Amino acid sequence: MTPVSTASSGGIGQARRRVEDRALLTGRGRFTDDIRIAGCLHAAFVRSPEARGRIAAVDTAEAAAMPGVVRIFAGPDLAGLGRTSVNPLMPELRPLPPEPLAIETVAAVGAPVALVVADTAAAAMDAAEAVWVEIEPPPADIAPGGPEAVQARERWRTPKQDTRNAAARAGVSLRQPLLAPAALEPRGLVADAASETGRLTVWLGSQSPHRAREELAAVLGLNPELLRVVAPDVGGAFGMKASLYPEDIAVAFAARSLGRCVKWIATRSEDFLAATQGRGQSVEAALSAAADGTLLHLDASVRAPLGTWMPYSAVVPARNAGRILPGPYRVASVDIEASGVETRGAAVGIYRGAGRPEAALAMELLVERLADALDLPPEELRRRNFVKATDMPWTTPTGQRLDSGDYSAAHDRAAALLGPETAAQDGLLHGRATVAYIEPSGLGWETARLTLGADGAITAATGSTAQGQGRTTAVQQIVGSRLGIDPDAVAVIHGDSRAPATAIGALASRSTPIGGSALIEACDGLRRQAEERFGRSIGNCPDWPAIALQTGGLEADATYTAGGEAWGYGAVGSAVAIDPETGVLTVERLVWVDDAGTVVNPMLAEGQLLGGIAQGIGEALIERIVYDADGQLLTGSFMDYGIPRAADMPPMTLERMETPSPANLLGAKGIGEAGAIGAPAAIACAVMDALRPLGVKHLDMPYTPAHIWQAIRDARINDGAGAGDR
Ligand code: SMO
Repeated sequence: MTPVSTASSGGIGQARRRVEDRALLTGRGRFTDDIRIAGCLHAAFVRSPEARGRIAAVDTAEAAAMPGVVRIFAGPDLAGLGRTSVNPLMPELRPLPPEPLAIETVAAVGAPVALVVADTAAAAMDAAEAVWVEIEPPPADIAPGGPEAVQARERWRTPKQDTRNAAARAGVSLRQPLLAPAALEPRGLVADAASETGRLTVWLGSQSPHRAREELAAVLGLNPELLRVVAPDVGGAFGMKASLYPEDIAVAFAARSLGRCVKWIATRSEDFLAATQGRGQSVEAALSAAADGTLLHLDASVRAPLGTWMPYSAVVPARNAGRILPGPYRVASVDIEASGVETRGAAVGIYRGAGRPEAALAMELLVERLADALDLPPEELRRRNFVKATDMPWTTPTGQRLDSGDYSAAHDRAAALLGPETAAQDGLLHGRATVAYIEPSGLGWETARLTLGADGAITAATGSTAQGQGRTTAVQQIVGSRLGIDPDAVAVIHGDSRAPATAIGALASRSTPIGGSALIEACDGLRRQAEERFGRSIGNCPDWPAIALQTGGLEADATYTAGGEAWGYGAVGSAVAIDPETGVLTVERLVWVDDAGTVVNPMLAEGQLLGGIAQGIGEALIERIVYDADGQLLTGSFMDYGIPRAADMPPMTLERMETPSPANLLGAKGIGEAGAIGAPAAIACAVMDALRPLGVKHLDMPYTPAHIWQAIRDARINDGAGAGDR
C-alpha cells in the first residue's frame, strides 16, 4: 500500500466546507427537472388502478383527441423491446424483469399501462386521466396476497457446533416495516433524440448512469456509442435510484420513436406507488451459547420481499442480510437461509443499508435475549464474543473476510459515553442498550480519469456519482492531496457516461473506498507519465502548469479493483423512555462511535452519519408502507407516511475511531449506511429493555405510540393486572 500524503490545506482529513452548497442553497442547482431543451415534450403515465388482473381494454381515443397530445403509447407498442437484467448475486435466481408498459396483465397497483406524450406536462396529465383502462379481476385462485414464489435463495451452512452443552438458547421472530426511500427529489428523466441525429442523450436522476446506459442500450437495441446518460444534480437516492425503471425505458423509447425530446418527472404519489421500496424482511432466528457466554450456533431464515418485478440490485438485501447476520461476533457455526420472495406491490430493492440494518437488528435482539437467558449483562455477552482486533483479518462462518478494526474498543467507548444507569422516579419505563454493527463497503472496481489540460487545468472525472454527499468536495481533497495542489484548483466531473468511459456508480458505501482509490491511481498515472517524459522525479509539489506547457497536456485513466471489502463498523448506545399511559416513546440519547477507516473530510463523514441516523430513526419510530388486503396502497402521500423531521432527532454524541483498511489505497471504509444500520437496532434493543419487565417478549417497529400502548395493555391483560377490563 502506498502511503497517502496529507497536504496542509484542505487535504485528506480536513473538515473543508462543501463547495456544492452555494449553488444548491441559492436555487442554482441543476436537477433533472431543470434540464430545459427547446421543443421538449412531456410525458405522463397511466397506471393500473388495480393490484392484479387482466387488461381487458386500454381506450385512448378520447385522450388522443385532447389539445396538445402528440402520441399515446400502450404495452403492445413496446412489446419488441429487450428486458433489463438482475444482478445474479444469489446462486438460485429466477429474474422477474419488468414490462416497460403492462401488456396483458397487471401485477401491482401503479404499474404503468400507457404513456401519454404531449406539448406540456399539464396536457399530458389531463389526457392520462382520460385514458380508459379496464382491468378484469383475476380468477379467485390468484387473488392478491396469493402464493408467494421464491425467486432467489442462498444458504450458508457450516458443520454444526456441538450444542448439547448449550446453557441457553434464544429466538426472535421479527418483521421489519416496508419503507419508502422518499428522496427529496422524485425520479425523472429527459430523453433527447432530437438534438443530435441518430443519438440519444438522457438526463436521469441516477446513482449509476453508466449502468443505465448499458441497460438502456441493450433494451432498446441501440449501439451504446450512440447513447449518453448524464446524472445532473440528484436530490437524494438511497438505493432507490440505482437501477433502471420501466418508466425510464418507456420514456426513452417514446423519444426515439418520435425523434423528439421527452421529459417525465414523477409526482410524489408516483414515487410512493412505483419507486422501489426497502426493508420489509421477516427473520426467524435462534442463537445458542455455552454457560460462559461463548456463542455456539446461529440458525436463521431470512425472507425478503421482492414485490412484483426485480430491479438490477433486487437480491442484494436478502443476500446481505444472510451473509452479514453474525455481525461483529464470533459464532462457532451457522445455518442461515435467505430467500427473495415475490410479493404483491411495488418492487422492493436496495435502501440505505440494503440488508445490513436487517442483519444488525436481528442479531442484536438475539444477543439481548440470550444475555437475559444466561443472566449476563448484554454488554458482557458482547465483550466475550467480539471478533478481536488481533484476530483480523477474520473469516466469518458465512465466508466474509472482516479486514480490520477493534470492535470491542468501539463498544466499550460507546458504553462509557452512555454512562451508568440512573434510577429515575418519573413514572416512565426506561430502557437502554449498547449495540454493535458492521458495514461492508462493496467489492469490485471503479474508474477515474485525470486530465492535465494544455493550459495547466486539472480535471478529475470519477465513476462515483453524486446524490448530495459532497462528492466534488471529497474528490478535490483526494486529488489535491495526491497531486500536491490546492483542492480548489481541481475541476470535478461525475455522473457522465462519457467520462470515465465505464463505471459502476455510487452504491454500497463504495465511493470513497473504491472510487477514491481509483482517483489515487489516476493521479499516480498522471505523475508517472510526467516523469517518463522528463526522465526524472517531479517531486512532491510538481509545477503542473509548467508540465502542461512542456507536454501539451496529459491524461491518465485508472480502473481500481479493491482487494476485498473494507468493513466499517461501530457501536451505538441508546437510552429511551416510554410513557406507559400513552405509549409515547422518547429517544433520550444516542451515543455513537464509528470507524470508517481513513476519513477524507470529517464534516462530510459526520453529515453521512447524521443522515443515516435520521433515516434509521424514521424506521424505528414512524415509517411504514401499508397495503390493504386488496393490494391498494394506503400510504400514498406524506399525509399517511411519516418521515422524521428535525425535531425527531434526539440529543447525540458522535465519536470516531480511525483504523485504516488494508483493502484499498485510501484505507477508507463505508459510512453512508452506518446510521441507518445502527440506529434501528439500538432503539429496538433499548425499547425491549424498557418493556421487558412487563413481560413483552417482542415488538416490531415502527414504535408508534398506538403500537407501544397496545403492547403494554396486552401485557398487562395477560399478566392478570388488567383482567376484567374487556
Ligand atoms: S442502498 Mo445503496 O444505494 O447500495
